[in-house]
This record gives sequence, C-alpha cells and structure tokens, in this order.
Amino acid sequence: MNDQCGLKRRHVLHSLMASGVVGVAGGWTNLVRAANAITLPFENGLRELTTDFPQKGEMVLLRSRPPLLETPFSVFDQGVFTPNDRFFVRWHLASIPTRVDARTFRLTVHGSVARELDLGLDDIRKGFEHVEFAAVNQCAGNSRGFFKPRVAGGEWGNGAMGNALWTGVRLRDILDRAGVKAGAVQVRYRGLDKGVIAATPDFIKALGVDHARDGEVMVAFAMNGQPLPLLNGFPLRLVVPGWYSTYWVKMLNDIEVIDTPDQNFWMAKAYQIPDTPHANVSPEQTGVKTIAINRMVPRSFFTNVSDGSVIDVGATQTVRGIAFGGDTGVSKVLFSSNGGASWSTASVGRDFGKFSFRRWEARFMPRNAGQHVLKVKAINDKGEAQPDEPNWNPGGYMRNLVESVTVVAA
Ligand SMILES: Nc1nc2c(c(=O)[nH]1)N[C@H]1C(S)=C(S)[C@@H](COP(=O)(O)O)O[C@H]1N2
Ligand SMILES: [Mo]
Repeated sequence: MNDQCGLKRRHVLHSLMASGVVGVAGGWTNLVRAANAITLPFENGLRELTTDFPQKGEMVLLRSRPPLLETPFSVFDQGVFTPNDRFFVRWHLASIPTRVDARTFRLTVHGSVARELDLGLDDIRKGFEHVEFAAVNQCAGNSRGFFKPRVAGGEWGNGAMGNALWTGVRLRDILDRAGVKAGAVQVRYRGLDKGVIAATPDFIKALGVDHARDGEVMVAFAMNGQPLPLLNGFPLRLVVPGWYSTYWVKMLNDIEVIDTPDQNFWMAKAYQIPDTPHANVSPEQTGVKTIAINRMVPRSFFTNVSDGSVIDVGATQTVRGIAFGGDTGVSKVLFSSNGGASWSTASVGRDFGKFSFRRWEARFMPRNAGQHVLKVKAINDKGEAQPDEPNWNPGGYMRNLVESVTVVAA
C-alpha cells in the first residue's frame, strides 16, 4: 500500500545529519549505531533504538537508568496484544534488583488488618482463585512529548502504553484473608526498587479501600501467559484496570492497610492533576486545586499510516488502528478522511473486554492527488469522546486528543 519503511528511513538519516549525530570523526561504527534510531514527530524527538535490555526486543530508548523504554509504534499494528518483549518500561528509582529469587520472595500484608500475612509465590498461586483479563497499561505521561508548551518529564511519544492479558489473584481475596479493620481508608503498595540515596522517597502508591476491594484490582503474576518480565515487575505487580499505570506497582512486596490518606511524595506531590474538566489548564494559570491522577480517558490511533505515508490515488485504501475506552469499553470509533469535515463509523474487531485495546478499520478512496488529513475518534461506553483540542497541564498528563495523520495520495 505504501513505502512507509523507506520513507521513515530517509527521514531518520536526514534528521540524524541535521542534528550532527553522523559526524565525520564518528566513523563507520558510529554511523551504523546512529542509523539505528527513529525520530518522534516533535522537538528533540531523535531516539536511539536499543536491544540492550534483558527480556526486551528492540525498544525506543528514552533513558537507561532508571530505564524508560518506549514501544516502537509499528508493534501496535501487529496485533491487539502487545508482546512482553516489546512492552514499554518505566521506573522512577535507579536501584532496581537485577534478579529476584522466586523461591525466597515474600509479599507481606500488614497495617490495619486482623491478621498479618507473609506470603510466598506458591501461597499466592495455590491459595487464591485465579482471574484473568485483558487491560491496557498506560503511563499517565504517555504522549508528553507532544505537549506545547513543553513540560518537564519523560518525553514519550505515543508508545508508553500496551495491552496484555493479565493473570493473577484478586487483591480483594488477599485483603479479606488478612481481614481489613473498620476505619481503614486506603491500601498502599510498594515494590523492591529503591532510590540510590536514602533520602529518595520510596515509590509508594495508594488506592481507596473500596477501590482496592472492588474485585477487579489484581495482584498479577503473569502477562500474556508468561511470568512477568523482570522490567515489568517480576514476580508480582498490581493491575488496576482502567487507571493510569502509576498505580500498577511492580515487584510488589508490601501491602499496607492505613487509617489516614497516604501523604507520601508519589501520592501527595507527584502525579497530581488539576481538578478541572479534562485536567486542563492554561499555562499561565496558577493556584489551581489538584487531585491525584486516576481513571484513564478514551484514545484511538492509526497503526498502518503515519504522517507522510504515500497512498494510491483513485484506489480504495484500508486504514486501521487501535482504540480503547479508558475505564470502560469502546462504544464507537469514528473515522474522517477529510480533516474532520465529515465522519463515518469504523468497523471494530473482536471485543477482548472493556479494558482492552480494540482493533478498528475503515476504508476510503482518495479522489485527488495531494495531502489528505485523516482523523480517528473513539467514544466510550459512557458517551465520552476524545476532544478535538489538546488538554494542557504542568505534569503533561492525560493527553487524548483526536489523532490526525496527513497522508499523500499520488
Ligand atoms: N515498583 C514500581 N512500580 C511502578 C513504577 C516504579 O517506578 N516502581 N512506575 C509506575 C509507572 S509511573 C508506570 S508508567 C508503570 C510502567 O509499567 P511497565 O514498566 O510495566 O510498562 O509502572 C508503575 N509501577
Ligand atoms: Mo508512568
């Protein structure tokens, strides 16, 4: 249908030369290395592709310590589930165990409970009913690199997300075994990772008791039928379907039931959003009340065309992609081949559950040569649609505007 790869390669080499990466002094080895890169479509978007991380195939490198690895967007065209070896990686603290011994690993449950629990992996796998569902894990800052004006943080493209089939046990069942005491307000979680210096606050996240006990929040030990990759939280992680992945605590080894709301850095200071519609403020606004980030909002993407893709004029084109509803299912996906002047309903693929990616597909025929602006918009089961204008907030969170790509018919 088009020569996307060729186009991309030329684009990459061009931007590498423009940015001076391919220097004469660098010689041939550097050239090869530098050519193994892509350019994300925003300022300072040049990124190395890396295969240097354990259990990971080719990933977009944002930072190596702690690792921030983005999924190359072409992976999302290959299927509705994101393979474990291409699943994005994000850690906040630089001291991450490089191996975890499954035989000695323990998960403790303590705090405001009738009985403290100290569980090994076998206790969890054999002691509780298993549950399994598909769910999108998306960083709150996915797509932050597109924010204008720029904000501080990991400058992700759109690949800080993935969809997997998660297997584990209900957090509720574990909490019920411990016996949550009356008066408990939150349940908080921490993992095995630490800061390099003692003063760095541990990565601790908390959910309200009712949310923790809703029967959907999962302590997962498998992802797409395999043990979790180390960098995605081996041996256990929290899965909070429909909520941003900042709550999906990895290498989970400590669950604590608490009587007052958690005031730790990662809850009270970081991952705060303006308490405004769509977490949207103008860059000049100050003194806005903030709240902890929470549920996800609907999104949809093209996966087989991108800006500059060349398509055949006068021939029917099939465009496709993925959509998700946020914290509920996808009700409808709308497609426009004329920059949003008119919309048609795209066909959607198999439903893997309300928290999963869903494939969509649409056809159109470009009658005229030249540029065509394609748009896609998801509407979720609550009737919530992606906005036509981007939101903005200082954290670079919750971007979900309608995606546009400009293709060239020739
Ligand atoms: N223990 C631990 N869990 C964590 C984090 C972390 O820094 N430490 N980061 C969170 C954030 S912000 C994201 S986006 C997801 C990323 O999950 P992934 O690396 O499996 O894709 O992990 C979450 N869980
Ligand atoms: Mo994140």
